[in-house]
Parts: sequence; C-alpha cells; structure tokens
Amino acid sequence: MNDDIILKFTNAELLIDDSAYKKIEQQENSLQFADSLIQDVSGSKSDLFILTGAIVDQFLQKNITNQIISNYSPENVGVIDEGYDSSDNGNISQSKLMDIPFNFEVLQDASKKSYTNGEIKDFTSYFNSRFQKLKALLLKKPGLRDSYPMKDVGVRDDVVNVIGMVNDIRNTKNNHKIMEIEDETGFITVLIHNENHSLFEMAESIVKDEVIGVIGSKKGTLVIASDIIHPSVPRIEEKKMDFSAVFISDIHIGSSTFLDKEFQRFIKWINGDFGDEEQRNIANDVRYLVIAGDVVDGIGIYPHQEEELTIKNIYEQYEEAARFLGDINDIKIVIAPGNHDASRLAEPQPAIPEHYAADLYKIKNAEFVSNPSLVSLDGFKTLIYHGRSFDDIAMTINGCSHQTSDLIMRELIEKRHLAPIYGERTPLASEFEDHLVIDEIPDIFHTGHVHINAYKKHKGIHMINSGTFQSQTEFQKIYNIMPTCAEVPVLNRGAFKILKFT
Ligand code: D5M
Ligand code: FE
Ligand code: ZN
Repeated sequence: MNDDIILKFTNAELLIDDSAYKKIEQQENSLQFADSLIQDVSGSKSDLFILTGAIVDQFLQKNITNQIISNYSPENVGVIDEGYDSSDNGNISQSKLMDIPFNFEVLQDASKKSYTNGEIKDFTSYFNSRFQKLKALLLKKPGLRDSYPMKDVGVRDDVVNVIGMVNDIRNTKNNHKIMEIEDETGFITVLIHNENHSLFEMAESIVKDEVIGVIGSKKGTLVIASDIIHPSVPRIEEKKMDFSAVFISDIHIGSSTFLDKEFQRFIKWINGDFGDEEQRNIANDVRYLVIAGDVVDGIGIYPHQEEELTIKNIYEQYEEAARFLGDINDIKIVIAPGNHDASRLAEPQPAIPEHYAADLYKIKNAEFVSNPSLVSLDGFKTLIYHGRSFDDIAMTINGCSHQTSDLIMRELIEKRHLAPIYGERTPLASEFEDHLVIDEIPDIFHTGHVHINAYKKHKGIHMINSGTFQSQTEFQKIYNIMPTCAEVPVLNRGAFKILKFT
C-alpha cells in the first residue's frame, strides 16, 4: 500500500476502505487526487468518516464536468474563482440583502477584560489557564480519557497516558527526538524514535509551550512515545452562505509604500462603482468587510521608520484611514488591530483606542474588536487574528514559511492556540486567562501580517490570509518577502474568490 496516500487520509481524520484506496491509487497523480478528494469531502455537508469506493466514484463523476482547482494559485485576471463553490446559491437579490438587518455579534473580545500588572503570579496563572483550557479539550479525545497525573508515571506499570505542556523538544545526536513535558504534578522525558516514521514526522511540528497528549511505554526513566495527540478540531458542517464577506489586512496607510490608487479602486468596487459585471455582481452582495490589523503604518514601529512615512503623525494616519473607509456604504466594517496599530503591542491587543482614531469611530457601521477576536457575521463565526505568531512558527517548524501561511493556520487550529510559542518574537501579555486559546471552532479563520495571500479549507474551516495594500518595503527586500498586493479575498456566497485591484 502507498503509505503517502494513507497518511494524507489519516491526517485529515478520514478512514478509507479498500475499494476507495484502489480507485485512488489507480489515478495518474494519486497524491494530488487524494488532496482534491479530501478537500471536496471536507467541504461536504455530511459528517463523513469512512470514505467508500462509491464516494470516490461520485467525486470522479463530478470532476468530469467541473474541474476542481485544489490549491490557491493567483493568475493575472480580475476575478479568480477558486472553484470552492460549495453553496447552492440561494440568489437573494441585492435589494433583499440590503433590507436584512446585520446580524453581527462580538462573541469573544479581550478589549474590555481587566489587564494584569505583570507580576510573576500572573505569569503562573497565564500558563495555568492555557494548560487547563487545552487539557479540557484533550480529555475529550477517546485516546486520553484514561490519562493520569504525571507524578503517577513512576509508580504505575501500565501504559503511559498523560497530558502535558511541552517544556523543551530537541533532536538527539542519533537523530531521535527528546521532549520534556510537564503538568501540575510533575514532568517526564519522552523519546520519539526515528524508526517510528509517521510519529517522528508528526513530531517535527511540535513546538515549545503547546499542550499535547502522550501515550507510550516506560523504559528506565524515559517514556517511549507510541502516539501523540493534539487538541485538534472535528470536521465542521458547512453552512449555507447567502451573502458575501470581504477580507483585508495590512493596509499600512501613512507609509510611502501604501498603494493609494489600488485602495481607492477597491473602495469604489465595494460600493459597486468599479469593475466588470461579474465583479460588480460580487460587490452587490457584500455585507461585511473584515480588517485583520495594520490599518495604518503607525510611528516608531521600527528604526528610521519616519524615512518611509508620508504621514508622520498617528492621528493623521487614522484620519486618512477614516476618509477611505468612511466612503463605504451599507457594509458592516469590522476592524481589529495589528502590530503597526496604536494598540498595546502585547497580545491580546485591545481594539484600536478611540483616542487615536476618533474619525474612524464616527463611521456608522464600523465595529472595533481586539486581536484576536471572534465575531459572528450573520451566523458565520469568524476568528480574526493579525498573525504576529506566524513569524515564530515560520522560524521553528520545518516546511512552514511566510509563503505558506495556510500551513501555519492549520497548525494553529490543530494546536488550538494562536501563539503557542512563548517568549520569542510575539509579545504575549501574562493575563489571568489565556485569550489566545482557540476555544470555539470558527467557520472562518482570517489572518494577515505576512502580506502574502493564502487560502485553504481545513476540516470545513475557511482559512484566509488577506495579503496587503503595501508594496514591497525595504525590510521585505532584505528578507526577500514578495508581497501579494491589492489582491482581495472574498467569500462570495461560500465560494472563495480573489479580486485584483492592481
Ligand atoms: O510585517 C510585514 C512583513 O514582514 C511580514 O511578511 C512579516 C515580516 N516581518 C515583520 N516583522 C518580522 C520579524 N520580526 N521577523 C521576521 N519577519 C518579520 P509587518 O507587521 O507589516 O511589519
Ligand atoms: Fe503588516
Ligand atoms: Zn503585521
């Protein structure tokens, strides 16, 4: 059997029967075919666990008439239809859509929570909150219902079954992995043997300070891992979306590299005054615009920033932002901060303070939320996170980079934490509660920061990174970061599309 095919389905938490396996293996490019099939099944409304030959046949049949594009690949056209249209387009007319009041709700926001004074005890409560929240999720996994406190590992003779936070993970000189994990009662040292290929490969993406379950056996003072379990998410049932939502981030107003003309074009489009018929049709059913941080370039964010600013005053930067966004009609605008905005830097970042952005706050349909936050857009739970932790994940996990933020988003969802690594580039506030745990499973996960678009559907969750309206900066030249500029992701009645304003 082709282990790679099996592995793909295992990772997607799908079982396949023999008949399905044979049909997949017969395909010319079986691995790519498996990816497309997983994508399709993930988007289906049924709660499917065992993939049968009949399902593969149905998928093959469907693809004769409707060629599926399985990966995001921008082309030089105005609208790129990513082919993920899973909705059956109820086709509510625009006037009818406009008449429906916004059903907007802030489900989770850290802005108004009490903040700590940074004492050591807060640091302890913060980690305890993270551990307890993630442990509660792990205890629901079938393999971990019998887990026990780590202090008992030494005295028990049965299978080791524990939940712990990763203190440290490194490779040994013989290229195995050694990991130290800890709970409230003690710690253990775990060996992940390189001959256990699938486990070893999975362990490549384990990072410091995440919380996992470990099953294994004792050998002297070591525990030899046989399985490692992440909190993860179940496949969610996709809802029918009869409106459109637009996702942007990293506008960087005030910077000399802010793409003024392109942003103006975008504003005209969203108001229905720009684009061809198809583009205007999409604009017509937009009800929500979500902005995932870096609205302005800010001041004093990096050394000598003033040399790259056309607006050198933070108040004036937000005034300019209000002039653009204030022109938008009849759309709810949801605004979260990023690391360039005038909010405190440590995450969770409270909403952009009204003091700095008075004119933005005057916009009738604007809503200000924290980074991260969870909002409901007509019932679609949307997790907004700027994405500062992506820098840490890209540095730490092999295969993850700024170019592949879809892989990073998948890791964060599986770890159920937006910034698992503590103490690197992402400043985390030691709150009493860890607001960066992903307690609720979103329908949409929207991020920014890397300035490069990405899209993937993972277990039914739309994962979107919305690129930027800033052309390549001096900093990005040094690091060879090629931004995707003015390419705007839209969920158009459930189908993912990219609109270009270049
Ligand atoms: O981030 C803009 C881009 O620069 C984005 O691709 C991330 C990258 N970036 C920013 N800061 C860092 C650090 N400290 N390390 C690595 N990469 C980084 P922006 O937030 O808009 O400045
Ligand atoms: Fe940015
Ligand atoms: Zn940023």
